[in-house]
Amino acid sequence: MLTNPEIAAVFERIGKILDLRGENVFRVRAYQRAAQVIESLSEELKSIHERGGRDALLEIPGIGQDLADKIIEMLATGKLKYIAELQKTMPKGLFDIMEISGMGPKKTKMLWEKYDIKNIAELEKLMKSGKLLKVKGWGEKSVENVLTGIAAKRAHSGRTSLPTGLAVAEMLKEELLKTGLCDKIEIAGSVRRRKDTIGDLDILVASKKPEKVMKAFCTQKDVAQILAQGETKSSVRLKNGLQADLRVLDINVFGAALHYFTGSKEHNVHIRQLGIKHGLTISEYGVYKGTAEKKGKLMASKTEEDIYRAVGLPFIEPELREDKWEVEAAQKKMLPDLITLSDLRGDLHLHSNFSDGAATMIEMAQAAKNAGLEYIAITDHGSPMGMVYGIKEKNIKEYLKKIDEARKAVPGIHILAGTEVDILEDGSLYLSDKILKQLDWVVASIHGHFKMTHAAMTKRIIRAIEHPLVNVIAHPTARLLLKRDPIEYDMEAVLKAASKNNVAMEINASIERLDLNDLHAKRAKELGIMLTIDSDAHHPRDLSYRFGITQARRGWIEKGDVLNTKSWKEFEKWRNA
Ligand code: DGT
Ligand code: CA
Ligand code: CA
Ligand code: ZN
Repeated sequence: MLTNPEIAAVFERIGKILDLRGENVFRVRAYQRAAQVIESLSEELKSIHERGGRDALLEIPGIGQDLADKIIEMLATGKLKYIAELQKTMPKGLFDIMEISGMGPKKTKMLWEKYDIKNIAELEKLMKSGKLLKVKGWGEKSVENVLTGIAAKRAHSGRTSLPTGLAVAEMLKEELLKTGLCDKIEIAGSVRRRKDTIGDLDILVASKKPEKVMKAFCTQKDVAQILAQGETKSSVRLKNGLQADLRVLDINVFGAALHYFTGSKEHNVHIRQLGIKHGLTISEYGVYKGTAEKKGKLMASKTEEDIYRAVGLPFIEPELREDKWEVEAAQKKMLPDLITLSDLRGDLHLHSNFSDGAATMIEMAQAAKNAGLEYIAITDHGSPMGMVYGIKEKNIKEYLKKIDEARKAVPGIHILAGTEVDILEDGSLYLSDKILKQLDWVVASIHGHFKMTHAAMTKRIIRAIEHPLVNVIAHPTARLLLKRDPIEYDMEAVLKAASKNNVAMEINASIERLDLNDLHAKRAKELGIMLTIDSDAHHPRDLSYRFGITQARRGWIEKGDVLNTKSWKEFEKWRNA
């Protein structure tokens, strides 16, 4: 039982190994493509297979006979013989190396062959030795990038991205439900709070047969190791490396336990203190009158609402439970009415094959329309990076013409002609004003020169914000979740500049980025800045906003804070104001 992100990861790794071995590029691409496709499927491969067998898998674009068989093997056994064989052909450490930001298969291969680099420690030593400074394709910048990548990997080790964690947790939940032993089951912990990265999974079950549930949990085929197996609590290490904790409880205390194990710890501490003021003791077993030493009557335990009510509060959404003023807001009846997925009506950042997207404008527009959107901005790159192609002085007419054609071909959705233009090292934009003036929507973002002093980076972004033609700053910290750290600058000064210049800030919903983060989004809102929640899709299947919404909710964002919740008419009013 592997989840989509796990299967995608296997294919991605095969692609990398083949690439590293210098095999046929088409084979490499086939695996990369399959990985991308699978990652963005809205249905689990497991259920597609159960529903329609091998034929249903073959209907997925990019999945041929061979890949379908590999998927079936993984669904059945949780493993893939082919990758096990491949992995035997090279040192294990090369995989870690390839996953470091700034590396990749080609560079890994070169360093392996020429310098016999087989693991991260050796890589770090080589980078620090200065040997690469004069080597073609390397130099100071590349070396620095790799060293940063190594540091980031170390800092993040042990955490997993929310999209992966949530998919695995939902699979475990489904398996446990199948036993028929669960009267209630919930995913708790940081996954329930939808934190962007998670340490481990926490699952709660109410059951009258706890031993049986524990046994079912610990003997699933995804379990690599049982860390602890008790009457009410078990912990396992899954084959994918994630740890999962299961607690089985009496249904009468489910609400108290759910509240406790959802956390955060800081939120719990705050609620407990509030309880003390009311003469109450709160634990995972319930809210009691009196002190811990002299416990009185049980006041609440069945539902989370009961727990909150006992301390005089309304229900607080899990995404808010970080002790970032949500308890005070609840007391003052000032809790936000959080945005939901169905509030979105447009997407203001996506790509076509005019730059580095994989589909035509028409295909992207059609997909957006099918997804129920009222409007989109096609924002192909304007960038000095050759590999993304995109908008130049010489082809802007052709770009606009293509957008016009898409408008005609796909009626019923409004299409803005936009660009995602690079913010250059000095804060100027890659495209001239003459070009930008011909466009309806300008997204500006940083794709290079990540290493600058704090002050220079702040100045760079503020200069872009002050450009009169810029509408929004996309993925403002340029981080790659768990892979590349955010660029560093004075966020407060940048947000103030955005507020002053009426420039929006993006919450990029791509699961690679989730940028702005929750705290920055919250601060942006406080400063009255409008946000956008965009897919940054490079393929119709990437038109996905789920994790942008969860991130926004963690940032206290309401419908009215987000530009692309506006109707087309209202949005146009804002744009032309
Ligand atoms: P993670 O796994 O690092 O992403 O973060 P969490 O929040 O899931 O933390 P975890 O798995 O250690 O524990 C789950 C929840 O259980 C946590 O959010 C709050 C609660 N909890 C755990 N240990 C304590 C504790 O010592 N005191 C209190 N008040 N709550 C705790
Ligand atoms: Ca956890
Ligand atoms: Ca835990
Ligand atoms: Zn983009």
